[in-house]
Amino acid sequence: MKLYGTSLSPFVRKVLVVLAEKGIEVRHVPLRFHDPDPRFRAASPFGKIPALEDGDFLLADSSAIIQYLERKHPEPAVLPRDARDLGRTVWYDELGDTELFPLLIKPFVQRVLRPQLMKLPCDEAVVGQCMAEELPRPFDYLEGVIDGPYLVGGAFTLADISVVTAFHNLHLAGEAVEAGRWPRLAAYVAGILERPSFKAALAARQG
Ligand SMILES: N[C@@H](CCC(=O)N[C@@H](CS)C(=O)NCC(=O)O)C(=O)O
Repeated sequence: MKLYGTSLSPFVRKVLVVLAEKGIEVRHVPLRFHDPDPRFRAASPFGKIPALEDGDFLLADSSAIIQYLERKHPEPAVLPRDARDLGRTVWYDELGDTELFPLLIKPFVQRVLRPQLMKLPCDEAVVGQCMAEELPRPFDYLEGVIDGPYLVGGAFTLADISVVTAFHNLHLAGEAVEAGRWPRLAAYVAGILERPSFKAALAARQG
C-alpha cells in the first residue's frame, strides 16, 4: 500500500494517524500537491494530497481513504458503530476539514510556506486577524463541547483526528491555543497530539 503526500499536510496526517492506529504497513511517498507523478495523478485527479494506492485500487481524499481503511481493517475502529456517535464523528470530521483547516492553516501559510517555499513575504496582519478575530469563534465552540480526552463516545475516533490535525500546523507557525482563555481546548489538543499514532504521523517524512 502506498500513501502519497507530505506529512506537512493536515489531510495526509489524518490518514497517517489511522494507518498507525491500525498498524497497517504503508510506503509513504511524501510528494507535494500537484506533483506530476503519473500514478499519483491517476489516484488524485485534481492533484490534491493525500492519495492512496492499494494494488490496482486508487483513491483520493482523506475521509474517503479512511472509510476504505476502516472497512478493510476494522480493528481498532476509528468510526463508532452507534448511529448517533457515527453521525457526530462525521460532523467533527467535516468541521475539521471545512471550518478549522482553512483558519488554522493561515499562520502556517504566512510564516512557513510563503517565506520558505514560495519566497514571498509573510503578511503578519493576516496572522493577527486570524488569531484575534477568526479563530475565537470555532475555539469558543470547541471549548463548549469538550468534556474529556475524546470528542465522541468516550473513545478515540476520526473526530479527534480531524479536529486536532491542523493544530500541529498552528504550532509550526509559532502559535497555540491560549490556555487561559480556552483551557479545555488547550488540554484536549495537547492530549491528542501526545498519542503514539499522532507522534508517528508528525515524524513522517515531509519531502
Ligand atoms: N478534501 C480533501 C482536501 C485535500 C487538500 O485540500 N489537500 C491540500 C493540501 S493540505 C491540497 O492538496 N491542496 C491543493 C489544491 O487545493 O489544489 C481531503 O480531505 O483529502
